[in-house]
Amino acid sequence: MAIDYIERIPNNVNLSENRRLQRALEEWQPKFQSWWADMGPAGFQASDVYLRTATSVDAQGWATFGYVKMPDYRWGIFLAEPEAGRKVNFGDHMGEPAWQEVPGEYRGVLRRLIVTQGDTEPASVEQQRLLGQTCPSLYDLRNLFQVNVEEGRHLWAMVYMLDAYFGRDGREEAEALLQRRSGDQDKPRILGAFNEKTTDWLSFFMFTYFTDRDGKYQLASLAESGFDPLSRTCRFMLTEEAHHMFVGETGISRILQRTCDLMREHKTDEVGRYGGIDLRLMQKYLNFHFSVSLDLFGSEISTNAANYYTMGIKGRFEEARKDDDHQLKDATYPIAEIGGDSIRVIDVPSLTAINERLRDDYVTDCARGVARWNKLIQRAGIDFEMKLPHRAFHRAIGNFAGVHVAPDGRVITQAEWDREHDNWLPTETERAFVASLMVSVTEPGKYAGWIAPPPRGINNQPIDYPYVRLA
Ligand code: BYC
Repeated sequence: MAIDYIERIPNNVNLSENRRLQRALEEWQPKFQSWWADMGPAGFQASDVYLRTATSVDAQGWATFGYVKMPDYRWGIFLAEPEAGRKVNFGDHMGEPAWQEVPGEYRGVLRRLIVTQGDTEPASVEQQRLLGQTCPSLYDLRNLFQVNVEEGRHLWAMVYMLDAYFGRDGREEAEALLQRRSGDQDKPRILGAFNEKTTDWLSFFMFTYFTDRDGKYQLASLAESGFDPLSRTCRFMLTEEAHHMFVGETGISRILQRTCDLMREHKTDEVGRYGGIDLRLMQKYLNFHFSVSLDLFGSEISTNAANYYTMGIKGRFEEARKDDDHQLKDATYPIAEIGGDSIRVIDVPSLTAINERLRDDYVTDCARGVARWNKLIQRAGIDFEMKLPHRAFHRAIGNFAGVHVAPDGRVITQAEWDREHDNWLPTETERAFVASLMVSVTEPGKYAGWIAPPPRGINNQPIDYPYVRLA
């Protein structure tokens, strides 16, 4: 179905035929707008931004590009088309028709998952609020804003779920999503990584590469849900998510490119004094963002995850394509844990290892981009390899919380950790150095000195296109 833009709230769910829901969302809309004014990108609300807006939900050509002021962005409710005859594809209800309403006994669990997902969306906008002021180019500024408005739309997607299917407590949760604040002592966001600060563009690109990719895997698991409206909304969100990870991967590639160019030009691997970011420092940022994002998958052994699966609420990555019984009652899965002074792998019931399995899929995916970055470094003739640290490094959730593990996977003492951790994670001084490189560049076609220009522009526009017209 086409998206109805005549409506105050653009949608493809026939909102005008459900007065109760329409009223609930129209009451929430001004609160969202006021949150956006307070917590959305600071200083650019009156600028014209070359944004893409969803105009239909099919995979081909859903996007229209044009200049929009962010507060006028057409946030709305877009679900992927229903699949005729869709069934619950795993767990105890496998084979039953997919649910169009929330099964009463799973209401609390489903609401909680939707709230956790929904909470990350405004959190990331809050984390990135000040970045526009130090943009390396108009191209990058536009990409930041595209990511931000789409995270705003993802919040709409989860608020629709809450308002449409969870009555009064859903409405209360929808309000609370606008009240928590990233990093706030009293009202923090729910998940750890979303309370970290994103103070510079290197962190932003690492975040969109590693943390948005958690989003991809979580959304893909929820897209398998037997609760059909959740599945359909996540399927459409995934099409938007792809661009966010593109921004991360190409952002890091461009920084690496610039660093390699400076290294060759000045015949040194310390490019800081030439306004670049050393490869070793890039590796430290990678270590930080990868480890913090690994925590977002929850514990290796989780009865929560087992329950979501058995209930048919949250599946595995590409569940429907897997060739097994989709019940996992007798299967086992290998997980890592601390055994004495090293890390060992043990087999546990697959059902309890659902989080770890998703983390494995995620790690494999992360490694692909790292391999592409290494090709680029290699092509520049430089002998350096970026590496994903061991999954047990710098963890705060699960089997490796509370122990110290080096990036190479050695379990180490507190004393060694204290001695070495500045070699593995960015220090305050290094963060301050990266922050010092962040000066705003807003002339069309100009790029900051620490990052190479992109190979091509957005939507076939040239790289010197005025992607943002500053007010
Ligand atoms: N921080 O059984 P366990 C995105 C809690 S990103 C704090 O292992 P479970 C995006 C847990 O809640 C994707 N607490 O956990 C990206 C539980 O609490 P209770 C967001 C944590 O439930 C970029 C306890 O520890 N979507 O979209 O299996 C920009 C035991 O844990 C954390 C989702 O996350 C943590 N990291 O799994 C914008 C999907 N980890 O029950 C957007 C929805 C665990 O003891 N969420 N805990 O009170 C979920 O599926 C699950 O909540 C989790 C946790 C996978 C996150």
